[in-house]
Amino acid sequence: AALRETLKQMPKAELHMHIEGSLEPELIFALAERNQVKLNYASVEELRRAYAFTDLQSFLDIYYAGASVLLKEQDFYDMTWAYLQHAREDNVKHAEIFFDPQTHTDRGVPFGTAINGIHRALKDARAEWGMSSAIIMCFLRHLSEEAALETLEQSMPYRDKIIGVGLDSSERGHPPEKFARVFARCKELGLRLVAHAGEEGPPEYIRTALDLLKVERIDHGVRCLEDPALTQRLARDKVPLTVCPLSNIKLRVFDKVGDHNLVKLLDAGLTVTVNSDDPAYFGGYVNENFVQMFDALPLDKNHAYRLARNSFAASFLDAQAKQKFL
Ligand code: ES4
Ligand code: ZN
Repeated sequence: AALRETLKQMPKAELHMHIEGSLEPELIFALAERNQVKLNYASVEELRRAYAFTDLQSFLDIYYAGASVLLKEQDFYDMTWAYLQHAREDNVKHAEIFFDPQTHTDRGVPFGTAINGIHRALKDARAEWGMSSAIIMCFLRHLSEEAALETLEQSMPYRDKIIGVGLDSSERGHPPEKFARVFARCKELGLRLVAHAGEEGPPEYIRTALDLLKVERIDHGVRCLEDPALTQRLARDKVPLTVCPLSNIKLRVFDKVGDHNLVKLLDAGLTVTVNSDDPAYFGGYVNENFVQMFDALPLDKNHAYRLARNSFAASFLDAQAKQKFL
């Protein structure tokens, strides 16, 4: 019980969450009504019942359908504000938030509408609570590199609101090298680089994300343990892995919480962090991820401290801000 309190109360950074994945069913229905968007689900309950995923793709289909209710800047604000309240409740002091511009621009919603709504909520959380935050723009890997380059172009008027870029959506069959040129361009622009790799895809995608995309963190990366040489390299180079335990369970990467490899990753000396990924879809915000893993696995107070410390060490906070938390 004391450990539970420690987990909940310790200051933490969240480095892997998709803001579109924080849309709760109730807000999806409220926004659908406000915007006169037709949903293929009759009620909140029916939508929630559809959250029985078999793999990443079965989740993504519903996640993109949910995002279809986001049309106006205020919609993006309301979604982000709701997430930030949960994050504050969980003692998140710093949040690095993914958003998927193509999910919106491909429906005719302007890039600026999405990012301005998200950014205004982050600014309000900073002013009201002192919470710090940053926006990471993700390219959808099931789409072409040309589409990603076009998205990068569209982002240029908002360059000062974006700390970095990531790569998400369907991993299998869409290896990192597909995006080598756009990531090289982002690096020239001074953007920080991350990519989802080794969630459903093979360890080789982790290696190519590092070698060909030059990413600084790996999102998920849990399959690295299948490759001992790669695991050693990740430990030696202190490459952070932003792990999302409940996501991995819901998307059947592991069968149950007790089967998750979080302890093995820590024992291998990796810079692991714990995150919520898509909290509205996967059964909880960041503290719920901590509590469920610590209930099911042999983890103690020292692990808790190490995970919290890692979250700040792996963040894109500047050295001075980081120092306050380490
Ligand atoms: C995602 Cl869990 C996950 N994996 C890949 N792409 C995503 N987008 C939103 N959630
Ligand atoms: Zn993710």
